[in-house]
Amino acid sequence: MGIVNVTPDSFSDGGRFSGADAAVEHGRELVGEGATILDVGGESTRPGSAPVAAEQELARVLPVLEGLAASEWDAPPQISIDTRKASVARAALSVGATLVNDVSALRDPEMPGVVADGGADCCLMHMRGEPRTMQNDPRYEDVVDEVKAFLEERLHFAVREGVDEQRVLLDPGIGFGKTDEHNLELLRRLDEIVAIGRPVVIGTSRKGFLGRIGRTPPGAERIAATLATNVLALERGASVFRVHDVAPARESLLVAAATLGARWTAKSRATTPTS
Ligand code: HH2
Repeated sequence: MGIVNVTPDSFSDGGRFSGADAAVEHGRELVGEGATILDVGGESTRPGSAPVAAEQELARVLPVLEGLAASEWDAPPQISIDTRKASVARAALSVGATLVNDVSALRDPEMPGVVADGGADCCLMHMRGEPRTMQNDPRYEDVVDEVKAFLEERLHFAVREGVDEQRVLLDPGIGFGKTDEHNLELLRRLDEIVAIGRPVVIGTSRKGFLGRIGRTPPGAERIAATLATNVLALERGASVFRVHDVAPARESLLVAAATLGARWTAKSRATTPTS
């Protein structure tokens, strides 16, 4: 899953792709590097970030989604909309997105209906609190048990609200209301999240804890550190790797999968279409 952030303030690539044409071009490059999903987002959720109004978020993402839909592809990527807002998701689905990546796991009361009625895939992510405050002293008795229980509850809720279970992906939310040790514990025991039985998405790309642990120089992109976590997540059963740097991610995952004796190919989607 290649990241296309259309935000002026994203933590690692904010502002670089904020023009619609540049974002579409960037998405095309990521597909050229091997991405089979493009995740388009118009609201930064980095620690401390403030929420964005729906109109502003839509104004950022719609031209990009339309540009991607109008593009010519050898093999079209699945388009994902990274949003917490049902109105943004609804508009995105109407212009070709087929995956809703919701870091709030359906907190907007209208979101389950939008996903269900749109027949869309949906990624449910664990986040403690809100981006603005989530890194204020997060505490858990057992972070893996709590994240797992949360994801199971959200999965059941989604299904009760009419979302097809076969369309749901789950994500432990690395960096969302977690200390560095919580992030490492979730990666170490990712197999326990995979055991829920739905495809697991992992998003470590360029995140701050990698720089602190890997002693990456300030300003560097933490690509090697990202690859280390992706390889470990693959070994523990993750299916989707949300990354800024698709080419190195793909190369390292191919070699890691071959070493594990599996043949990993970038599938066109993580879910199995049911009809
Ligand atoms: N992380 C970010 C945003 N969306 N979605 C999922 N499913 N999993 C993640 O880990 C995840 C996510 C934050 O990263 P980024 O998009 O690079 O930054 P920002 O939120 O500042 O745009």
